[in-house]
Amino acid sequence: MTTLQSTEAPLVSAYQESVADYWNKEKNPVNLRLGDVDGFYHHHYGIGTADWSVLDTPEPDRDQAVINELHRLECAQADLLADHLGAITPQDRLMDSGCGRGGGSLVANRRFDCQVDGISISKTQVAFANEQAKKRGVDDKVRFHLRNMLDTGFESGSFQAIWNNESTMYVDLSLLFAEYARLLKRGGRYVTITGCYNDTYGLPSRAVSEINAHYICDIHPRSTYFREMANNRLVPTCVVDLTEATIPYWELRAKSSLVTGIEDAFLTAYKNGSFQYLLIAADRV
Ligand code: GPP
Ligand code: MG
Repeated sequence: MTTLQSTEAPLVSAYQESVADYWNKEKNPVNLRLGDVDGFYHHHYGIGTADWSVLDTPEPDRDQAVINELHRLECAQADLLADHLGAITPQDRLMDSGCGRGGGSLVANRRFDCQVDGISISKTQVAFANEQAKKRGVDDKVRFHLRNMLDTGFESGSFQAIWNNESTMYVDLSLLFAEYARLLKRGGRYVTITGCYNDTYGLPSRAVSEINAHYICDIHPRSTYFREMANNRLVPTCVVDLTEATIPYWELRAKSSLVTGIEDAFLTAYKNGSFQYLLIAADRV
């Protein structure tokens, strides 16, 4: 059997090529203008209570005030994820799986002074993220690579923690968690923040299906996360339902100048009970 060399051929399917193509071209102001606030470019949503008074900011400052507030809520989400990575020392190595433009890796490095390897199948994201690490002068510790999260090519047992911040909906979880069981040290930590569909509702609602079509992804049911963790030596230590906490972000985003057209689908899916925004942290045993 031939082994795929991830570093040379990260894309394993036509589907992955279409996803890489989306992210290579993506330039949504909702991501770039928020990142411009302080240089932490995120590709996830926000949590926490919103300061609605920003909507009453007099022109010409209103737009920037709303952007600053949306960015604050996204940064709060990144901080919550970092809170669940466990006790990380500067000697530890972490992996940011589906790293986007690299904001989450830089957050973790700022907090723990550790080594972080971010991976993405988008060339433009990897190049952008490496540029940010260089600008901050942390490119000796934070590196971004064009690699496939299902077959990273990294050494077994080399990571103390791995996370996915809203990127698991692009892959089969049985393959993903098998790779993480291999990459994580025993006692290491896996954390994901994800949108999943609610098994109690049934199958994906129309709004969940709209989200899938918008991002070319395949949102998994909540049950699949726990089943595949159990199958792959990942034992949940903490589960937080962030659904209520993310609604203010979407309400504010829907009233901003940066709408992408997917805001109503998220609000409908969260409010009709078909969709949940979850943090799951698990120990590798
Ligand atoms: C992108 O964030 C996130 C996803 C593609 C995953 C879908 C997430 C779910 C919770 C289902 P982004 O910041 O790039 O998206 P946007 O451009 O809409 O802000
Ligand atoms: Mg965004």
